[in-house]
Amino acid sequence: MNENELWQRVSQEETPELCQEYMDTFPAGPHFKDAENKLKIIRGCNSIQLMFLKKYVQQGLISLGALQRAGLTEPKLTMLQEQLGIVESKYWDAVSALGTREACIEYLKYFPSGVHAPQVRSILDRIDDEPWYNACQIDTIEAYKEYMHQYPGRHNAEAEARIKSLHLIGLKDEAENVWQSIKDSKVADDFVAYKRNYPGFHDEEADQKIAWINGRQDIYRLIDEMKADPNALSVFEIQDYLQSHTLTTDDLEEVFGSQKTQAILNYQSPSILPAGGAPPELSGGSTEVYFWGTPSSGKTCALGGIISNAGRKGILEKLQCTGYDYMTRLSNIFDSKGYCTFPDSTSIGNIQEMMMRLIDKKQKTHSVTLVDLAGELFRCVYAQSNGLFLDDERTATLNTMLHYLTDKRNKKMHFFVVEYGAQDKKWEGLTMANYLAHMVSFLEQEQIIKKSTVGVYVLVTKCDKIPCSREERPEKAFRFVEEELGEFWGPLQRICARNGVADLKVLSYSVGDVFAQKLCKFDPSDTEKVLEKIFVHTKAEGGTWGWLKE
Ligand SMILES: Nc1nc2c(ncn2[C@@H]2O[C@H](COP(=O)(O)OP(=O)(O)OP(=O)(O)O)[C@@H](O)[C@H]2O)c(=O)[nH]1
Ligand SMILES: [Mg+2]
Repeated sequence: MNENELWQRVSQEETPELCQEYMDTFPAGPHFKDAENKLKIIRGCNSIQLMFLKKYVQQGLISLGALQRAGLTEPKLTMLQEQLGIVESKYWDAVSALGTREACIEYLKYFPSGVHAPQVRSILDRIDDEPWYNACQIDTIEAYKEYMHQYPGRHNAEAEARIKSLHLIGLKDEAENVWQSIKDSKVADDFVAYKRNYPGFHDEEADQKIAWINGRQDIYRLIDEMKADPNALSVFEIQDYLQSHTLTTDDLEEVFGSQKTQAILNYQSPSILPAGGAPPELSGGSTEVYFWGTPSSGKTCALGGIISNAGRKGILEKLQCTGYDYMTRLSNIFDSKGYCTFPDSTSIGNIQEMMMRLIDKKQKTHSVTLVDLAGELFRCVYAQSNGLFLDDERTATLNTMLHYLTDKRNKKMHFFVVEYGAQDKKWEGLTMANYLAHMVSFLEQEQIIKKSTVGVYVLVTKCDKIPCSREERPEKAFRFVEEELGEFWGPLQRICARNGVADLKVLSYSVGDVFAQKLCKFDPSDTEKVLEKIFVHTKAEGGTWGWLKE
């Protein structure tokens, strides 16, 4: 510190220590004498006469404050103030009248422990706080920031807290909108980002969502699978998942919509069909229409749809036969208004003859017997040709079937029912393609197609599974048979050609909108193709063969 700086401090603070320091540091300094005098007055203030003290104060050698700090006695200080014309009431009056900061400071300078000192201090506090109250009045983030800039440190904590809450209030609407847009999201990252962008809003719910989503990854996979394929899970599997609370009704509604969800919830068991034994021989006088196919290829469903549609159109007359009850119940399943519940797999011995008259567009009747064969027969044929074991029931059913097929009384039509995309589906280690190939060579060997055959078709079922438009299904179904079932399709074409079966065709078929493997919204459109082929190849009563007339 240089001489000038030290002297400034001595003049302001007027402590004996600083006076002494100045004298020691600058013995030849220009203020040495002043410092020495100041020190003498401070040290001897109580022994210096009042009139001299008054003179020193007036000359500016010492201040009243310094004398007070130096321990000048109270009565002597009061007398000195009075002689100098400094009266407390005068200063208090100024504070009362003006109420300014300067008046308060002036008062406190002379009367730090005056009668009104506490009051003056609180007035001063209030004055100093005025900018703070103004900022509070304006109550904006900018006002508080400006205040903190102008009066740093005074109300910092309160200003910062208020800025934070104003910030939150400003974000509230935006945060709410964003929350509404993501609250049903299944992506945990949406909530992680939300927490980062809008801390303080929906924090707890966002955490719960994150935990819930992370715990449901497997379930979302299930939901996505069902969305991609409504038959990915069976109705039983879905009901189990609902029971164990793995899936919720909301999940199902997201996949299937509310009506199908209700159908899944209400599902109890497959539709029951009567189990009858195969009649020893079929009744005569009508064309026999056989539905062949590996297990679960959709034979019974296709037949049910055909009969139901014919009944709905008023072109069906059911005839008394052993399968009458079966035929009635089967067609009732395919209700065109509500949802249908599929029946179970047809058991081996359950060959049903369903006799009926169908009425064509010219009001001529065609007598036909539809025969629903169990898919199990494919395996029986394979086993028998290869010398494998067959139990009595299977042997008997196979013989009965062969008896029907070789019975010369009636004309015969065959629908080979193949499931779209199931070429590699296996039963006892053999694929659908293997069984079909074997069946066709068996039929050739037994000369089944040769005898009284009026029509052969390949009905490609479950075409609703093909990822294409309805219009494209026939072409896709044909490609499927040609490309995936060559060992069946090639020989079948040759046998038909050799035996004069002219209209061998591939027909695409779907029973409707199938979901959960066991339920369906029936769509009769494709049954028309089958009915048309039946009309073309069966004899109209009192007339000629349908196809001859076309
Ligand atoms: N997606 C779809 N699935 C079908 C269709 N038709 C049948 N299914 C499914 O295939 C299953 C079997 O159908 P069925 O008609 O019983 O099959 P089947 O050929 O009679 O079978 P077996 O009696 O065992 O020889 C049904 O339960 C449905 O899950 C269809 O058109 N589309
Ligand atoms: Mg069946």
